[in-house]
Amino acid sequence: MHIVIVGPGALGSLFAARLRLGGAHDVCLLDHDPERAALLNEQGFLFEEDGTSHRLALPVVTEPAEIADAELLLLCVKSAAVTAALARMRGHWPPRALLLAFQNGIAHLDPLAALPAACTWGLGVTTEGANLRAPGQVRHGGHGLTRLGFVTPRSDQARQQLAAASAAFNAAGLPAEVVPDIRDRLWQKLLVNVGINALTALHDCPNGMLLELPDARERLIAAVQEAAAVAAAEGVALAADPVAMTLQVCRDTAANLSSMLQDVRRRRPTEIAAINGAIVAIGERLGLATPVNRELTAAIKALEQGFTRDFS
Ligand code: KPL
Repeated sequence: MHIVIVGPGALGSLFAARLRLGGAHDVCLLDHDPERAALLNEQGFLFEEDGTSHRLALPVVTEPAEIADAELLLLCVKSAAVTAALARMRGHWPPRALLLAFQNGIAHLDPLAALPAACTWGLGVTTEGANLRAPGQVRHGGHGLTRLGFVTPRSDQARQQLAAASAAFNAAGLPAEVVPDIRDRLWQKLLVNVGINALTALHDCPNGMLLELPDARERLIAAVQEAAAVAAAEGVALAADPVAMTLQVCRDTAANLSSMLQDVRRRRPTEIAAINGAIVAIGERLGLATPVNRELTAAIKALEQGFTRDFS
């Protein structure tokens, strides 16, 4: 299978390395940034997993026209970059490809839904942990499960493509399954991210530390409860106890640095708008108060403005 990973960030680099190491796939990456692509082509990738380091060469291309024979596209750019990434691919969409989008939050659903009908896409929701030390240097921070599915009914051919994608993940040592309720799964992960990401970024701490800081733990619980009320009003089927589930993820990923903390430490824009910000926006539309999510969103946006000022 010819697999193209769009975006050489933490998750994209992890998927690329694992698929290449674990299977016989033809794997390449698509990057919009020519300088970074040149660096990655020159230096290769360093992939750390379970105490072992692997060096590997993976081709990185910059022009969407170069991926015309892709069969599986894994869209691994940050949520805020999805619209631009899809726009670059317009006119170059590989005719036989299935695209699977792996963003946190729910903000990517609208640009995906606006794709032409001929573009087959689905969603991926993963609990694999990926930490990027520097471009091309990625650590598999925790083993997880990847769920794949379609939001709307699709053809038999598309369902076969999805099953083949799941098989490719499994063969590469990335446990995966096709699920009928991927939108609910996306929301369930959103609630976990609502509770963990902003707070770890604000406290500059690994996920597990939120359990030890009474104020952070209290705000985690309140943020998830607000988001669960919004999700229920949107008709989402939630996990039995979203707060308990989020606290469990803190325990399971105790040493992990959340993706938002990694962004803040590297002074990069975060996914706050697609996570806590999305809960605030949908809550407003539904007439539901979300004060804790509003406060977390404002606090992270204030941090981001600091980055911009430093750069200007
Ligand atoms: O998805 C994550 C993230 O960091 O974005 C969690 C589950 C919080 C793990 O760190």
